[in-house]
Amino acid sequence: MKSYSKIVALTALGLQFSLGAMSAASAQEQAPNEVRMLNKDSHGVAKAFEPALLPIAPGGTVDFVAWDFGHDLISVKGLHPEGAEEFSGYKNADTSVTFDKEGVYVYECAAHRAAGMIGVVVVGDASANLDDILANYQDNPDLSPAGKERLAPILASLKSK
Ligand SMILES: [Cu+2]
Repeated sequence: MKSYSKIVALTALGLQFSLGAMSAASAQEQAPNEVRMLNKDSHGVAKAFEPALLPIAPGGTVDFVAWDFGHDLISVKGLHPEGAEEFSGYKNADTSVTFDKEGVYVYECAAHRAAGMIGVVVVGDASANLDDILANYQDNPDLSPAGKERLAPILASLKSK
């Protein structure tokens, strides 16, 4: 009987441990303005920002989180509202960017440009510069063919709103 109660005690400890692990996992839930830099996103896309499209209010801050190893962040020249500042983040670093000017901002991971690792932040009203981006992104020298391929459906979804 003595050894039996020992097993019960161990099992209870194990349960406590797994409950602790569960609450740690739920603490990692993605914040509303968080973009994760990933080797693979939840849809199975390799080398991806998630979410790839993030709408925020003007003046909002986006936290780009270096979730997986080896990713960086740089705004794509010409594919953001006129007069808006370029932004970038070092490889493997978390970077917070505050967006004031309304419109569409396209950014990418320079390390995985060829793989098409791109993302879009929409600040307020996309129509501020959406037509301009639609007219020009195919000729942008800083986007790879794979990047353009990923960007196309994102821009189309904004246009249909
Ligand atoms: Cu990357």
